[in-house]
Amino acid sequence: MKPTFYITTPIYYPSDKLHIGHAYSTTVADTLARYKRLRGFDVRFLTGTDEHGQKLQRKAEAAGKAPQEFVDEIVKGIRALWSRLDISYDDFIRTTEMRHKVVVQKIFSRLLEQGDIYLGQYEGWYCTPCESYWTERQLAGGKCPDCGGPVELVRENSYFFRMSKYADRLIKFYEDHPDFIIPESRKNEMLNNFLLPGLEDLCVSRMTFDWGIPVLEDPKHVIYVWIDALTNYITALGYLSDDSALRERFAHYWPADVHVMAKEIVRFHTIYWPIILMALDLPLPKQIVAHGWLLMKDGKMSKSKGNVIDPNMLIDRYGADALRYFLLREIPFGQDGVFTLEALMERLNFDLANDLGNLLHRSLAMVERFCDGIVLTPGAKTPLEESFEQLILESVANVEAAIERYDFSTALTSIWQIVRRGNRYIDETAPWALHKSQNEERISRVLYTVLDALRIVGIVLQPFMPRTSGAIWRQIGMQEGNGAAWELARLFGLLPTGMKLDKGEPIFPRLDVEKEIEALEALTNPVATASEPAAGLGVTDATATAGSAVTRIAAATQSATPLISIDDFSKIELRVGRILSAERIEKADKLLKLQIDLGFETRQVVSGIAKYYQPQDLVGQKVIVVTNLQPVKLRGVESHGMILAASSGDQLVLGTVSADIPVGSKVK
Ligand code: ME8
Repeated sequence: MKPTFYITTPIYYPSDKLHIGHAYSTTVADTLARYKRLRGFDVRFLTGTDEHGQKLQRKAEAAGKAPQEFVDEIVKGIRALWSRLDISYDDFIRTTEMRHKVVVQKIFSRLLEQGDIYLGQYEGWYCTPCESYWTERQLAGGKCPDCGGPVELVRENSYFFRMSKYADRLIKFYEDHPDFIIPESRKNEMLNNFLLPGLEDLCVSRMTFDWGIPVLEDPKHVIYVWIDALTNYITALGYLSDDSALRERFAHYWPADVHVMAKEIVRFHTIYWPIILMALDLPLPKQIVAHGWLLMKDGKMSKSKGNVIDPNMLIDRYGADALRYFLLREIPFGQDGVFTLEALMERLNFDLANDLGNLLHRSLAMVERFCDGIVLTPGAKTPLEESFEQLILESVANVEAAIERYDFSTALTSIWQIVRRGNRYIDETAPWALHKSQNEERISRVLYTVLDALRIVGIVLQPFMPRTSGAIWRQIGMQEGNGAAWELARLFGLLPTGMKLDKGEPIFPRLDVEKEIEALEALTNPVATASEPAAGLGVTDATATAGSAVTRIAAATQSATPLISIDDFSKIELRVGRILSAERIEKADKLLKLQIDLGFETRQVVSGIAKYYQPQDLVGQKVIVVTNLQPVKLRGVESHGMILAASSGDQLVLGTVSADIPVGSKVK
């Protein structure tokens, strides 16, 4: 029987669209799940959403929706994102599902009955965005120690979990299982900050809101989020299910091998979760693995700061694998990593286009040019090939060791050692010279060696970049799925000969960095990430992106974007303005800096129309300006507003108005 491997991601709050931080955790878990499948494990991979709580209830209210309706919509988007990112989960649990709710109630009842949960009085400081209660002592300068936001004092009857009863057992468990918490530094933090000073009992129910699972015995209370959330890892498998097949599944996969998460929820997973499991007499998970945060230059990504990066945007432009590669390669696992567009561009251009894409494309081009596209039976190996093979064997072993210690960046670096060696090998053997001297024996060997190395790269890349593996194999004439077994990465000479190959297109074309950064900056400004339907307008903000505001709106309507109400539309202020001056912006060949007279003030607007208009032709034109957009910086230049334009294909025309309407007039 295959050994089992049960891996989970956190269940995310569907309070907003997810960002690349969430995509990072999920990609990490997916990579591990794919790797373990390839290594012969019976893998179960769980992800899902954590749908109850006051924060969600408030968000739904603010959006004028029932909580369930509100979360349903966001969860749809989350599932779509995971599908686009090729997340190979086996199950997606939603805490609003009946299979979860019923079992959470059973768990609560059992803990109540055995005296682990009791009714008491709660007084504490609550941080709504973090869904966390804090004691006076834990606050940081009167603010939430996690997010730095305001906290409110809450006092009410609540049920409590007698955590203190299990503290000694947990400390002993840590001692006996030195690998329980990865990285180890977090273990010391848990011991010193929480366990050794004395564990306080945990409040596990609330009466201040009702969007949650009611306590069966006392339905005025809803079960507070962490008991509801953490138990997803066992309810999804079938713990206490009425269906015996599901109970068997639970017995088969539990305990979890790895719970993946970021550092801020380690406390819940390494203290409360093990104690809940002890109380239920269940074995504890084998490892809690915590990575760092993805930060922006101005701190942690958060919707309220408006600095989040939407993974969909990156997948749209570069594909899922480029995003997966970037996240896994760029961030040293366990540490925080700052996301910058420049770093992204470097990885895509250097590692993917120059190294990998180029190795494949130039090899195929040479097969086409020198061998009529046929993979010839290779001539004898020389010491050069022997040493290349040696490097491949070492690299594959390094990839395995690095994945086992969650060091994805090193694992990818090891794969790139093969890729870089491949490019150097071509330079050293110079097939073009061999062709000139008609050395067929040698040329067949050199090209075969490179293609066979690419076959191996395809195998070991599967956990990280599944699509790219498929694309490489297709281009070198392997059937997808055929020969993908991990063990075949240690064997040479398995690429069939005699096939005719087609050079095809480069799998990672080189990007024009300046153009990309310009476009991405425009897309990542706060207006562009707004989720309101009216975002169609904001996305363009008159920059280098594809369409004008007018065409965007048209496209949005056609693509079944929800209709907006007249109230939504009335939030947008449009006015007539006259362009006073226009000038080019250095190093941004698409942008013009405009000064626009609005009658009551002069506005600076940066607009992506440089390709369509000469600056001098714009002066004096009357245009329609969106005047109530938040200011943004484009290529370092402040832009406060946007001008409307219509575009179709390569054409773009400014929306203008008749000369006699005064500047400042409202457009309705
Ligand atoms: O905490 N960098 O949900 P959540 C890296 N529902 N990872 C990040 C990140 C960032 N900037 N931002 C978010 C919850 N994440 C609870 C979990 S589990 C029983 C309940 C990832 O939507 C990271 O995995 O706030 C983090 O732990 C998780 O999303 C938090 O997701």
